[in-house]
Amino acid sequence: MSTRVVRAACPHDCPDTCAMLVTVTDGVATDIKGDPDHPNTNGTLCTKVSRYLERTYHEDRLLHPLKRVGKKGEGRFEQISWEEALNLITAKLKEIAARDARAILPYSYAGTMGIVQGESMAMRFFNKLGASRLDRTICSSAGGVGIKYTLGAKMGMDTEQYINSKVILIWGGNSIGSNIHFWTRAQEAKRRGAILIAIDPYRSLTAEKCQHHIALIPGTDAALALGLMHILIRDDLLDHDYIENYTLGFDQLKDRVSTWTPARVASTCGITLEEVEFLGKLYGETAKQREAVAIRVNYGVQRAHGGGMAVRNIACLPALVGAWRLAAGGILLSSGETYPKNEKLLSRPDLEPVDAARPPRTINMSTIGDDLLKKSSSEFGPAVEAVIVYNSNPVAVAPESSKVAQGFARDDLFTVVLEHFKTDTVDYADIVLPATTQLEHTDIHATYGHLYIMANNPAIAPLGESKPNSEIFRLLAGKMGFTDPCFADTDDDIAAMAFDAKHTHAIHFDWATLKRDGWMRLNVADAPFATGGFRTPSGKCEFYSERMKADGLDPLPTYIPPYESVASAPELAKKYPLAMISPPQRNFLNTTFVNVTSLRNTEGEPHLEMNPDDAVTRNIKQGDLVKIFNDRGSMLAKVRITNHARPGLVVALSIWWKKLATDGKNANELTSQRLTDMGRAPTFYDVLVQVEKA
Ligand SMILES: Nc1nc2c(c(=O)[nH]1)N[C@H]1C(S)=C(S)[C@@H](COP(=O)(O)OP(=O)(O)OC[C@H]3O[C@@H](n4cnc5c(=O)[nH]c(N)nc54)[C@H](O)[C@@H]3O)O[C@H]1N2
Ligand SMILES: Nc1nc2c(c(=O)[nH]1)N[C@H]1C(S)=C(S)[C@@H](COP(=O)(O)OP(=O)(O)OC[C@H]3O[C@@H](n4cnc5c(=O)[nH]c(N)nc54)[C@H](O)[C@@H]3O)O[C@H]1N2
Ligand SMILES: [Mo]
Repeated sequence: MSTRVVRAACPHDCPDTCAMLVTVTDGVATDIKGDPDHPNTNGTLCTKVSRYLERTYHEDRLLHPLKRVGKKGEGRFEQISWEEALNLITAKLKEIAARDARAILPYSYAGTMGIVQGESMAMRFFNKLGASRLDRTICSSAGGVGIKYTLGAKMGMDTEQYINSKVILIWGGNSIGSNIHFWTRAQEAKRRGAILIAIDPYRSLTAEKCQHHIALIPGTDAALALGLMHILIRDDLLDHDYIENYTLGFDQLKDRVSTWTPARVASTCGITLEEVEFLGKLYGETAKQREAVAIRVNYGVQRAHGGGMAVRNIACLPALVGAWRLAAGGILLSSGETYPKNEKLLSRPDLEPVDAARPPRTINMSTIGDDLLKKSSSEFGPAVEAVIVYNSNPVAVAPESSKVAQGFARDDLFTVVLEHFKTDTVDYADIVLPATTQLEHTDIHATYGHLYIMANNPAIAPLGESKPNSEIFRLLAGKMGFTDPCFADTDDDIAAMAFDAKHTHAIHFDWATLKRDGWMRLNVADAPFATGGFRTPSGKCEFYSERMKADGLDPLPTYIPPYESVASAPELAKKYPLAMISPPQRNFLNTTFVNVTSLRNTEGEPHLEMNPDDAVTRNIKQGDLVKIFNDRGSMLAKVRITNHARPGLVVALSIWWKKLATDGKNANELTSQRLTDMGRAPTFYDVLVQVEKA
């Protein structure tokens, strides 16, 4: 018997990107645990990923290439060989490319966050082909753009520093569910005397455990931030020296926020005047005493019309009070751009053919519902004839799902899906290719929630005939006749070129060492903006942004109301008076893990949380099956009557596989394809609905 322990990294779309230790006995993975030596992981994995072996060895794993035999959406397939699958795919792609390669669309997101299995070989393939570009907006682009206008880059506080913060605003994030290793730090800070405040319309698991919870109306965070700035300026809770030296546009900001009185803010946000005053004073007065005030802003604030502006406004707060001077003060949205990734070397945009008659065409993944249904036209370009899906499950995750499914059901669309399981999207595929999981391939990871580069070594051989994404695109490139040397790069070659070892942040980066050690900390200062150094054009924190003006936006912080809310759409609200949000379920990772029985059993079936006031007027009782609907669609769920949903709000924790849900539908039947103010992102939590007993 031979037993070894392999250093791996969790591949999932989560800020924590844990270091994992996988025990392998005679070629079989028998145990998985968090690396006790990795500072962020600290020896623990979340509930989901501790079931990664159950997922990997699941009896439903796709182990062979498949070809569709039934109708689209039915999910009936027959097994074929790799040779046949690759030949069918490349014959079709060649035929389309001979007319216009832009009719071919890649569709991918963060099923794995790995650079090798995500952003390298596949990107090279589609660039070389001249396929449509995909605008990858489905998650973080609204806030990403918002924070860049203010701070210059997606970077900020080091998660490890929050243990020393005295006030922590957990703003639009459910850390216990989706960022558990940050929550551990926040808990430590609480033990050391910190005050934690959750700002969230919903009393999430996290909000329940914070000392204070401010339950505002969804999509109104930008107004709350304006009110806090108003109080800081009104009460002179400012760091004048920091403002003078490291910020831009304070006088214009002062003027702008003067009209955002706490009373106006309270009524906009649906909270009390006392809550606004309390929060402003707590934040400002704590900072004035030279104690660290910290913000962990997350994705909940970005999924409404003004989501970009909300993040932009919130990111102004630390500079006003000089919070950045201390390592335990400031804000973190994402640490993603702290990593000096060699993007161009990895994805090779230079391979894209230059053809004046066919300029590059970009399709937004968040409007795939509309775009798959579009005919060829001069504005749109060629109709989409082929979609290659990998690392994503669009039929379940993209907004306005009925249209997405209608698009994928087109008989004249050729769909290839690379997957681990027969997801809702696989059901529409013409060809299905079995992909390896993280235990079966090599990868290297940047993260968006801490400051380590992570290595993933393969622990076991690929199951069945499955292959890594990188290998699948390498083989497809070969069959297409692409001879550029980069298509011969091995996974180790790609990992070795992932980061710029000349950049000060990754100065010690070396793949061989990283593979051995599992992780490596970036070389960054504890307090990144203690003395300015913002990556904006002015090098300052920009309260006033010339770039926003150039982009057609208000250059100063402002409030953009939701598309759909009682206040901003009163006519619509007569029919559909309830705001619906569908944030992640703790035991699922987007739609990943929904098919892992032990995890799905903890939820059982889709639920809808509803306030007692809203239930009583609808004669809805605890446990009733209810229909949630609007003009876009409907779904069924079992009701949980609870004060965790504020009046006027319903919460459908997500994202269910449609085919495992009560009526074959999930929350995205109700969401819209309207986009945010910045970053062309979806507005998943900007939705009005009505609910009735089913
Ligand atoms: N267990 C688990 N972990 C995950 C994921 C998962 O699906 N499951 N998904 C991963 C991914 S892809 C992402 S992007 C991150 C998301 O990371 P987070 O944003 O931290 O995670 P959520 O749990 O979505 O928290 C969002 C919270 O915002 C609240 N919210 C909704 N609308 C608003 C609003 O308008 N304003 C404010 N202030 N709050 C609002 C919701 O009620 C919810 O509690 O998590 C990652 N981690
Ligand atoms: N209503 C509503 N909708 C939402 C959200 C919400 O909060 N509410 N959240 C949104 C957010 S934040 C995000 S990020 C998106 C997420 O949307 P997606 O990125 O599509 O995430 P998943 O649903 O987890 O699907 C990822 C798929 O990739 C597959 N996969 C994993 N690893 C590999 C691999 O190595 N190779 C291949 N070929 N496949 C692999 C998994 O099996 C899984 O089926 O959903 C969005 N949709
Ligand atoms: Mo996400």
